[in-house]
Amino acid sequence: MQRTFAVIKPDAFAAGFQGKIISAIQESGLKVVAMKTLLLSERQAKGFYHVHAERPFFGDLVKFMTEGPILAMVLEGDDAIKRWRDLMGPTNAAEAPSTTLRGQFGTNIERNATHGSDAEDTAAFEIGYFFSGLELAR
Ligand code: RTP
Ligand code: MG
Repeated sequence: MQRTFAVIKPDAFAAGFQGKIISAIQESGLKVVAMKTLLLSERQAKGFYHVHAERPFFGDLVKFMTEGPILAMVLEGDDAIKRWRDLMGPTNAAEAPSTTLRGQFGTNIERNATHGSDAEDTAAFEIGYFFSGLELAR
């Protein structure tokens, strides 16, 4: 059993795709362990995406992630990290297959509807960044 961190980003949240995305998660067999809506401050968004601090797109990414509310979730299941990444599809929504969430609900390489942790160590950091132990007790 593995846990991963997932986000419905401001573009998909504003467009009202929360229900469709949560349905797709549940239909895939992954379990939603915890979820909350929040509006990130600039400082909080920078902390979340600190691994990208030196990338040229960092400023735009922080602006995007703070433009409106997001839905943060913890997903659980066997091989959850890879299964959620597969469900999301590639980073560039413009090139993502229409069978993937980014293909269906994203727009381009930045406004791509969802986030998913890319490894066990980043999943652990991201889950702890957004949720307390009590919120994750099951
Ligand atoms: P994420 O972390 O959000 O799940 O996305 P990812 O692993 O597929 O992609 P990553 O390389 O980690 O990039 C993080 C997010 O930054 C935005 N981005 N913009 N303008 C650009 O060239 C560019 N490249 C990436 C996207 O919102 C991407 O999901
Ligand atoms: Mg990433």
